[in-house]
Amino acid sequence: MQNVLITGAAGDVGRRLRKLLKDVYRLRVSDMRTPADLGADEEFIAADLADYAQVTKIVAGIDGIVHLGGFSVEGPWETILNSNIVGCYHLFEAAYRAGVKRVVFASSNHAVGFYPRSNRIRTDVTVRPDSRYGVSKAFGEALGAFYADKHGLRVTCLRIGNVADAPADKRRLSIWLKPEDLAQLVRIGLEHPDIRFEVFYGASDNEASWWDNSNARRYGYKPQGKAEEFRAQATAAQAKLAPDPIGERYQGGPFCSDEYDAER
Ligand code: 15L
Repeated sequence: MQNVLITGAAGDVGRRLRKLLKDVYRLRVSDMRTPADLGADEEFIAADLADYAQVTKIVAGIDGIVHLGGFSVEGPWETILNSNIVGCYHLFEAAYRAGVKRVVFASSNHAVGFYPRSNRIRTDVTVRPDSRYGVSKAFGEALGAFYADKHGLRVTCLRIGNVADAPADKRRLSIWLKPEDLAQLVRIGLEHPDIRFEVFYGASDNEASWWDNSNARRYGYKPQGKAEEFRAQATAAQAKLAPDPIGERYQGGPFCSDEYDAER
C-alpha cells in the first residue's frame, strides 16, 4: 500500500477524497488548519505551503501526493502568488528532493476558461486562463511537466471541472465531476505504470461536455457520473441566476466576466 499525502485536506474536495481513498492508501493529510472532520485514525500535519521548511516535513516518507492545496478561486495577486505559485513550487521541489515518485496536481478548468463554449478542446491546447487563479493553475501544470521531464517525477494534472454531488447550473452540466470519478482519476495518476506526464480533464460522462477527454480514457478512465440525469434541477437553478452574457460565452463562466473589460 502506498503512503499518500493529500494537501488541501480540509477543503470540500479534500474531505471527499479522504473518505474515498482511506481504504486504498495509507493517507497523511495536510492543510493550514485542522480539518473539522479529522478522524482519530488520520495522520494530520499542519503546513503552510508558502513555508518550504514546513513542506519538507509533510512530504517525508511519502510515495505519492495529491496536491489540492492552495487558494481554490480567484483572489488578490498576493494570495495567488503565495498559495498557488510559491506554494506549488515548494511542493514539487520538496517532493522531488524527498524522492516522492508521483504527484497528482489539481489543476482547474480555469487554466483554459477563455475557450468559447462553442469549442471542443483537447488536453493539448494552449492554455487560456480566465483569472489570476487560472494562471496559477497553468503555472502548476508547467511545473509538473518540468519536474517530470527533468527529474523523472510521474505527474498527472487534472483540469478539474466542478466536484459536487450534482451539477449546480447549466455550465456545470458541461463540467461536472462526480466525486467517485475524481477518485478514479487520482488512482490512475498514482498507480498507472505508464504515466510520465499527463493532463486529463476532471469531468464525468457529461453529454454537454466541451472537452475531449480521450487521453484519460486511454489510461482506462470509465466515468460513472452523467450530468444529464440532473438537467431539470440544474436548469431550474440556472433560471434563478442573473444573466451573464460574457460568462455565458466562455467555458470559465463567471471567472471570465469577473473584472472583464476587454471591450472598453
Ligand atoms: C474551480 O476551479 C474552483 O476550485 C471551484 O470552486 C469551482 O468554482 C469550479 O472551479 C468551477 O468552475 O465551477
